[in-house]
Amino acid sequence: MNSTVRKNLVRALTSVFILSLIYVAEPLFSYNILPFNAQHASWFGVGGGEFTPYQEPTPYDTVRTQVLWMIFIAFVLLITVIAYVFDIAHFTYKITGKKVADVNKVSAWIGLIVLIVGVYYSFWELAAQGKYAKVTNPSAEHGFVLDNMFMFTFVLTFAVFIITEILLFVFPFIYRTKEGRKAYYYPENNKLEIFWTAVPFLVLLFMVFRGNAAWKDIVYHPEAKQAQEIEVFSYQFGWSARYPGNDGKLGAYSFNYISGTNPLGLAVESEVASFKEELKKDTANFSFKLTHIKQYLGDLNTQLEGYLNVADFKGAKDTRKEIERVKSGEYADEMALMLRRRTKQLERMALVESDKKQFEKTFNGDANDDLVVKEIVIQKGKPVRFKFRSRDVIHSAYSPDFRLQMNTVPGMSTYFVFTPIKSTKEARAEKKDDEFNYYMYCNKVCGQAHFNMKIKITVVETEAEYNDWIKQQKPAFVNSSIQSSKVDSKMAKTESIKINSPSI
Ligand SMILES: [Cu+2]
Repeated sequence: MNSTVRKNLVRALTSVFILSLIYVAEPLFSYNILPFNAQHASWFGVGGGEFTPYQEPTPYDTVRTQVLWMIFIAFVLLITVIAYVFDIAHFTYKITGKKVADVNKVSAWIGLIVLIVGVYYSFWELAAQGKYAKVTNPSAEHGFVLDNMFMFTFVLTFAVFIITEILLFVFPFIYRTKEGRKAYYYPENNKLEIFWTAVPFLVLLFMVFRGNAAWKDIVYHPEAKQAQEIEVFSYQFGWSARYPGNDGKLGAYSFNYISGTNPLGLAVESEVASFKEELKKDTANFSFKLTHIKQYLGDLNTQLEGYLNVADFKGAKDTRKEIERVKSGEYADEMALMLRRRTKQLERMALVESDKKQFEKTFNGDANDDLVVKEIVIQKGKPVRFKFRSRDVIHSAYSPDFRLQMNTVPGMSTYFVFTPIKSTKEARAEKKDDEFNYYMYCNKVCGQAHFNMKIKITVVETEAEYNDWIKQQKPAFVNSSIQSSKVDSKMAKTESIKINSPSI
C-alpha cells in the first residue's frame, strides 16, 4: 500500500467515522433524554412545532441513555480496531509482500453500508421527528402560501439528497477494483456540465421568484393599507405593545426620552420634563463627584480605618478596591463618561425644543393617551400591522402559528402585516388544549434571558370582545397636563384611576 492510497484510506475512514458518529449519537438527541432534543429545532425553523418543556428523565430513559452511550463507545472502539487492522495489514504487506486485504474493495463495501444505514436513518428521522417540523394549519391567512413553499423546498431537497447519496456511494461500489479492470479515462463532457449547472440554476431561480412573489403578496396586500396598526416594542428581555388611545393615533417617540417610567420613550411633555430634571440632577451629581475626588479619597481612607478598627475585613477589602479605582483614575473616567452621556442626551433633547415646529409636531399630545400593554389582542379576520421597534439590540419577532418573523432593529422600524384566521378559542378546540395561547417569541439570541422573551397574543372572535378588552386598558400617562385639555370627559374620568405605568 503506497502513501497516497494510505492517505486516501485515512480520509475515507475519517469521513465514515464522522458520519457514523452522527448516526449513532443521533438517537441520544432524538428522544427526551438529553436536555437538547429535537424539539428545539422548531424554535429555529419555520415549523409550528409545539414547545414542550424539558422533563425529568424516567428510570427507563436513564437505562436507555446508558445503553445508547455504551453502543456509542463500542462503536468508537470498533472504528479504532478497524484502523489498527488496516495498519497491521499494511505492515504485513510491507514485510511479506503478500496482500492481506484489498483496501479499495473494503472501502467500497463500507460506502455501501453507510449509504443503506444513512438512507434508513433519514427516513426514520422523518417518521420520528417530522411532526416537529410540521407546517400545516397556519393561524394567519398568508400561512398557506408559506407552508406550500416550505413543503415544496423540503420535498425537492429531500429527493435530491437521496438521489445524490445513492450516486455517491453506489458508483464507487459498482466500479470498485477488480483484477484486470482498467479505468476509463473520461476528462470532461460539456453537455453534462451545462445540464447539471442549468437545472439547479433554473430550479433555484424559480424558488427565488416564487418567494419574492409570496413576500410581495404578504407585505403589499391590498388589505394592508387598512390594517390596524399596533406598535410592538422589544427590549432585553421582553416585549411591550402600544395601541393608539381615543384619538386613534400612535404618538411620537424618541430613544432620548426612554426612562424608568417611560420605557417606550413616548413624547409626553410632562414625562419628558420630569425626566429632564432627573438628567440635570444627574449631571450636577457627576460633576460634583468629579470636582471632589480628593475629598472622596479622604472619606474612603477614614472608612478604611473604621473597618480595620472593627476588624471588618470584607468591608476593608471593598474599600481598598475603591481606593485603587480612584487612584488609578478609573473612577474619574467613569464619572466623566456618565457626565458626558447625560450632557449629550440633554443636548439632543434640547435640539427638538429649539425648533418650534419640530417641538409642536413631536409633543402634539398624540402619545398622551396611548395604551401600553403587556398582551396583544387582535381580532379574527381583521388585518393587523405590527410596527416593530427595539430599544437595545436586534431582536427577532417570531410567532410560528402566524408564520410571522421579522427582525426588530434599534433605530429603525420594521413591520409585518397579517390577518389572523383562527381565534385563540378555535385553536384551543383544535389542539384539544384549554391552556393553549399564541405567543410571540424572540428568535435572535440576544442575551442571557433571551429564552424567556415572549408576549401573549390573543385572537378574539368579535369586535365586541375586542372593544371590551381595549376599554379595560388604561393610558400609560393619565396624569399628563396636555392630555387633560385634549381628551373628552369620558377619558378624563380615568384620571382618577391609578396610573398604569408599565414596568420593565
Ligand atoms: Cu431578544
